[in-house]
Amino acid sequence: MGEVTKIRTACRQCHGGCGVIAHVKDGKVIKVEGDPNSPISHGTMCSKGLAVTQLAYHPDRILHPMKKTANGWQRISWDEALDTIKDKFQAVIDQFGPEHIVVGQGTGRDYESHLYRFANQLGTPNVLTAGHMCYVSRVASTLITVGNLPICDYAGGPKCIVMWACNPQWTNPDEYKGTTFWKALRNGAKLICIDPRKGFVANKADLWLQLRPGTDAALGMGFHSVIIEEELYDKDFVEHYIHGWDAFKDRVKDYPLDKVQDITWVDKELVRKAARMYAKTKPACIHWGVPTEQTNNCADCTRILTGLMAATGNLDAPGGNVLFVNPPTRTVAEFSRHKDLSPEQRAKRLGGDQYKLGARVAFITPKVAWESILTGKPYQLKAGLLCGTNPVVTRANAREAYEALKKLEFLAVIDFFMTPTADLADIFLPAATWIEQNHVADNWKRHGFVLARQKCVEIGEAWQDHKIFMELGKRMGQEWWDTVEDALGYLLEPSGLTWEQFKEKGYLQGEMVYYKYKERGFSTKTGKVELYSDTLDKWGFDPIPKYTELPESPVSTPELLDKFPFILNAGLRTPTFFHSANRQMPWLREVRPDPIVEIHPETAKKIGVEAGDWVWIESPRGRVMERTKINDGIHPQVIVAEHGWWFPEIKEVGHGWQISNINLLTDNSHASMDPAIGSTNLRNCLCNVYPVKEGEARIPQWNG
Ligand SMILES: Nc1nc2c(c(=O)[nH]1)N[C@H]1C(S)=C(S)[C@@H](COP(=O)(O)OP(=O)(O)OC[C@H]3O[C@@H](n4cnc5c(=O)[nH]c(N)nc54)[C@H](O)[C@@H]3O)O[C@H]1N2
Ligand SMILES: Nc1nc2c(c(=O)[nH]1)N[C@H]1C(S)=C(S)[C@@H](COP(=O)(O)OP(=O)(O)OC[C@H]3O[C@@H](n4cnc5c(=O)[nH]c(N)nc54)[C@H](O)[C@@H]3O)O[C@H]1N2
Ligand code: SF4
Ligand SMILES: [Mo]
Repeated sequence: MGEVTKIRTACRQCHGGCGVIAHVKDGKVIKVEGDPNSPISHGTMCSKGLAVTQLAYHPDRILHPMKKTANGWQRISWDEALDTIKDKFQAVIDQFGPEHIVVGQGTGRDYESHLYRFANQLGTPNVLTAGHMCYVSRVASTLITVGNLPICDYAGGPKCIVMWACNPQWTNPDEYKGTTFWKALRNGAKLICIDPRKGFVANKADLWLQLRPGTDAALGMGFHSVIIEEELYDKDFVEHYIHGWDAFKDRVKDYPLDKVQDITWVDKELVRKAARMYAKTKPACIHWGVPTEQTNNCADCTRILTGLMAATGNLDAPGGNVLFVNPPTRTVAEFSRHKDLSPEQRAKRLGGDQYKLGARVAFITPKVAWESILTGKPYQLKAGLLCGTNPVVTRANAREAYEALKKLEFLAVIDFFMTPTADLADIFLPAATWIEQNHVADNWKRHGFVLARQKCVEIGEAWQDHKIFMELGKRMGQEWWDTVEDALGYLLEPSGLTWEQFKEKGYLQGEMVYYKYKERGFSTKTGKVELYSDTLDKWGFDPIPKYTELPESPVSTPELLDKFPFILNAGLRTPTFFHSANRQMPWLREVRPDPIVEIHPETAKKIGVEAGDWVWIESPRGRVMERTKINDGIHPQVIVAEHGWWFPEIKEVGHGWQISNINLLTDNSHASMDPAIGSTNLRNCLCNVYPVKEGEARIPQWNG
């Protein structure tokens, strides 16, 4: 029996970041534990990361490339798999042009640098990510407003935290870990929670604003309204560093508190109290979450909240919302070779002349991809490569996503498991998990760190995603390095460290400088915070942010209320799952065996259901079923449902993707999207909810 070797690495079972010590014995990771020396997680880990051995060594995991044949999936070699993709892509390029190939990924997974470099060298502008409604949309909107994404400076000791649509104890998203927030709170910070659901944060908060889902932009304008009326803004900052303050002030006049109360359902005196607390307590930070982006108000809401950080003088101030300084490594943008994509190819980006802010950060919104495949307009995508994404479950209007991917002539998918999306592929490539890869991790984030993720083991024939893009790219005549580690050396070059040296060090942190704008202004056209955006104006959008009513809501479509009297808030995360992932891991599934919808006790009584009952949730686009949990911390007219559900234990093709997939209910019509970004409305629509009758449907059952 071998000795246990301990390897220091970095988790990436969610957006990543936690420091890990992996215990390796006889070539196998037998357990992982938190690294107490991690500057980010300080020894903590969550249930998902701790369960990595159940992911990596899962019996259903696919550990070799496969091709689909008339007789089902058949094992093939890497050479055959990559040559097949190369030949197909080359044929599409020769016959139609590279823009007819779509390259896609899901949420941030640390390989966007390689994916974009591959797509750019291929010559396709059609990169499909989750960025249209998650994180990158916040980045795009803040880039044109303040030049970078402002992040809470928890280390700087905020005295007031506004938790605006985020639940970091469960989600640890992007730059944030729940532990960091928790520490700041325990140091005595005041807490304002803006959330339609009473969860952990709302329970701890000094003030909880239970708004109508999706009305954040209006509430933000309510905050501005109080701050302007009571002159609580930072006069010096406003005078010297905001472009368009007067025009913005005029716009805020459209949002008197009575109107804000009508739109948001939040008592106007509570809005006033919260705005005062935020503006008067210094320093204060706004910790924002993804629901602010998943509506037609995406860009405007981001700009309104950024405006709050600016107007109160909390921008780039210690303990406020800061623009962290990256460590001296190459950024994702630098690595990606965006310049390789010629202006002619860029001009062909699907939806690029409509969703111009999205195009600016080089993604397409899924809607235009599905339309292209299904209608051939403006031209037809012919082939695709999807890495680490399950759009059949995770994108709005899942049925359209399914029909489109089914129709696509050729699809290659990179994943760990056969999923409802992988079922539609022609070639399956097996990806390595985070314990099987070397990477300069977290380099896409804006928290000022990069971390060493070290390969602990190799499993089967799986390759890390980075290597897959490199090897496929090389076959297609692209410029790459010989090895993954050589490419990491290039990423690290400005720091003067080799990969081996960096691995020893464990992490790098950029040196923080506050108030950078005082020396060099903001990285915008005017050098100021642009609450009036000439860029948006030039593109034909409203240059000043505002609230636009949700396209399907009690206000905009009252005629639907007879049939669909409730608001569906879709996308409740759980601590154990990551979107559509982890349902096959026993440690995690045991905690949460079924898809859950939360219903207010009064509503449950009205519709005749009790805790544990299966209910139909129906929107104008379809119906699915989930299991009732009673929650009196939500509004009686709102139901809150989990997303991401399919059933890996159902072995037939499709794995029950239609049973509880909430995105069969969400809308992706152009009218429902953010006009500048193309953000889809994944969170809110109208619905009905009623009991599933006995014998009416097949009820999924998890048996371990
Ligand atoms: N209704 C509703 N829908 C939502 C949301 C919501 O709030 N409401 N949230 C949305 C958000 S914010 C996002 S970002 C998207 C996420 O959407 P996706 O990224 O598409 O969803 P996931 O289920 O996380 O990932 C899909 C696949 O990636 C695989 N995978 C995981 N890690 C790796 C890896 O390292 N390499 C490879 N090759 N594969 C990997 C998993 O096995 C899984 O099958 O979902 C969105 N969907
Ligand atoms: N365990 C786990 N962790 C995850 C994920 C996961 O699937 N599982 N997904 C990852 C991804 S890709 C992302 S983007 C992040 C997202 O992480 P967060 O930004 O934390 O997003 P959510 O948990 O979806 O929602 C946060 C809070 O917003 C509330 N909320 C819902 N709708 C609204 C609204 O309209 N307005 C306001 N103000 N609040 C609202 C919810 O009730 C919830 O308490 O999490 C990441 N981390
Ligand atoms: S929070 Fe994310 S990075 Fe940390 S242990 Fe959990 S899955 Fe891993
Ligand atoms: Mo996300």
